Amino acid sequence: MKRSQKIASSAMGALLLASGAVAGFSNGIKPAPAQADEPLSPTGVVHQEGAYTISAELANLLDDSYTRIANVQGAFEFNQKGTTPNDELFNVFGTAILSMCSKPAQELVDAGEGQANFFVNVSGDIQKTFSVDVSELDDEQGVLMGCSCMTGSPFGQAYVVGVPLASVVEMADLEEGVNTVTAYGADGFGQPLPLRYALEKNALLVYQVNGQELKSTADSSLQLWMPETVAHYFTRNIVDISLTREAVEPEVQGVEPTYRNKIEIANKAEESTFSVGDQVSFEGVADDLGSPIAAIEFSFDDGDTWTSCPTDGATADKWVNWSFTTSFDQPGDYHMIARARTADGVVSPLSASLDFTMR
Ligand SMILES: Nc1nc2c(c(=O)[nH]1)N[C@H]1C(S)=C(S)[C@@H](COP(=O)(O)O)O[C@H]1N2
Ligand SMILES: [Mo]
Repeated sequence: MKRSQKIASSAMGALLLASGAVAGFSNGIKPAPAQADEPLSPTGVVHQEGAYTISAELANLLDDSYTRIANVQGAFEFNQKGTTPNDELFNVFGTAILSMCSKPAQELVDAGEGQANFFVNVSGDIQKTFSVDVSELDDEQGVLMGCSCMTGSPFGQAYVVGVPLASVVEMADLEEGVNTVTAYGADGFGQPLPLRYALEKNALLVYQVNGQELKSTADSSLQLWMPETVAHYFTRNIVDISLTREAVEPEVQGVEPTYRNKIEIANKAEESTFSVGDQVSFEGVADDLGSPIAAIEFSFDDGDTWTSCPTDGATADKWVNWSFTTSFDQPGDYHMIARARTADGVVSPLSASLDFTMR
């Protein structure tokens, strides 16, 4: 099978979706690396993100031996279900081989080692500092939530159980003008968020991920999960929740422009030869924080034409699981490109692609 130069020039690091990550589709899930876009001919989709110019141009990079088909029609389906296995999700237990967004974890510890400890101190500009076992509060919630890196490609989804941050805030006697909340980890890590924003989005103090109770060798195993917000804010091992009055409300950082509209193809490479006339299914996931995915788009002619499949009703707090089923009547080597389009009109700066053969 031929490999295009784009695949060879993959700019993506480790992708974390693996077999079984997408529920509801027949094929196992193996990520195909998405690739950086080489702006050889600046005639494609270009958008401006502040100081950045993002080009999603992909045409004319493929060699001539590929079979190109314009405007391929097929059956499209999507849902927003599915979870990423915990050992791939980020080092929620301090144990995964890969962390969600950064480098591989320094150390490997047996899964579930340590204590389940959900005590936090609540402090800052409040009348009286107090300590609470969050898992003892009685307004437990469970929710399926996406988690996406700010400066990298990985994204995942999990069913998390915890208590709204709001429950803890309500217990505090806030001084006048408190506008900021910071969840500090045992390691001192903490990212200030506007209190208003954290309450609006229903930030959760989480003690269970995909059915597994969180444990840690640090002081606490509680985690912050923030819907529609980058993983950067997902403090682990929360020991202190600080409610403060700041002169300026902190800004909420979003996904870097290059990593908007993340998309992955999940088809396995070893299942990439099909017979002419057969139904062929492609599947994968896409994610954007901030703007809902509005369509998944496919090209089988190196970006000259795109088949746009709307994802009506998709929300930004979860990923989009997609599948596209079609057939081809010419033998040859093919190259599919997939990208996601969001409601705000942006297409994936880093598209995903897949080579396959019809015979
Ligand atoms: N306590 C604590 N929580 C933390 C961090 C940290 O260094 N300490 N890193 C944050 C960052 S920057 C990210 S992207 C997510 C995922 O971190 P990981 O890439 O180390 O898995 O966890 C967040 N929570
Ligand atoms: Mo991060």
